[in-house]
Amino acid sequence: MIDWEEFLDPYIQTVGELKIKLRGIRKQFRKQGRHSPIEFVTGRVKSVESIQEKMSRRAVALEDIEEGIEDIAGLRVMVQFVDDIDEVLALIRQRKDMRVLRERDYVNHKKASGYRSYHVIVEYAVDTIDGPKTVLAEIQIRTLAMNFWATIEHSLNYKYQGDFPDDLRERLEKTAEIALELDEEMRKIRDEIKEAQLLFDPVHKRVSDGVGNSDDTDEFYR
Ligand code: 0O2
Ligand code: 0O2
Repeated sequence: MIDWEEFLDPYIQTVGELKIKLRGIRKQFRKQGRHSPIEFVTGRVKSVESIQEKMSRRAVALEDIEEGIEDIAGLRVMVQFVDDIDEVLALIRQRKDMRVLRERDYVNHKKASGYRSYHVIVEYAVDTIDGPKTVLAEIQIRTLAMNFWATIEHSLNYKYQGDFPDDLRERLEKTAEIALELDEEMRKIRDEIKEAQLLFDPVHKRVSDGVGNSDDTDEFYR
């Protein structure tokens, strides 16, 4: 038997800490008036039901769960441009508070479904009242277009359990191509967009106007 609540505690802590740290990177870029490679960050701890489903699908024994299920703690970093993914990767690889164990590049090697995203498995230590505890976390890095597609495909997948009718499968393939095209087109006008965004960024503007403001008060523009 496993006490799931106790087992998941360090993962909950990990997701909370990594969300704050990754969002902190965005804040630092904006305060310096630079384009942030991070647009927004979300995170979740996998549900017990979903962990159990994956354990049985992958034939992972209870004693191997910590190494066998790598995405119990999951973070998602959304970026505007494909090139931002490399920048986020460089920032993650250089950090002293986490260690990259594995990388899966579904950006240059999309999955058969059409899914694109860059996955990094990191080792992260949380401090607990019983001492440090090291857990694995999966960080998915993707553009807004990749995220749009994946979110929609994920809901449809939930409904059809991967067994899509042919016409829907074809449409999903087509929309994956369109998302790829969108990323390509955005790349071409990237410099123009970045310049425009920095012009109206309220945090940067106020700081440079000498008024100053805490990023936290600027909810709308996060
Ligand atoms: P707000 O005010 O909605 O922006 P938390 O850790 O409590 O901050 P929570 O509830 O755990 O966040 O949610 P999760 O799933 O980690 O992250 C969801 C956050 O992503 C929400 O922010 C959403 O606003 C933000 N988000 C989702 N889609 C987009 C998007 O397209 N663009 C931007 N910029 N943000 C998005 P918060 O923190 O709940 O606050
Ligand atoms: P969640 O919490 O619902 O997102 P596996 O889970 O066995 O397929 P593996 O090798 O463990 O895959 O890890 P992989 O493929 O690196 O990452 C799995 C996660 O990537 C999934 O988590 C999804 O979040 C995302 N993902 C992978 N392939 C697809 C896809 O075709 N479509 C969409 N929408 N997302 C995908 P989970 O397990 O679904 O959990």
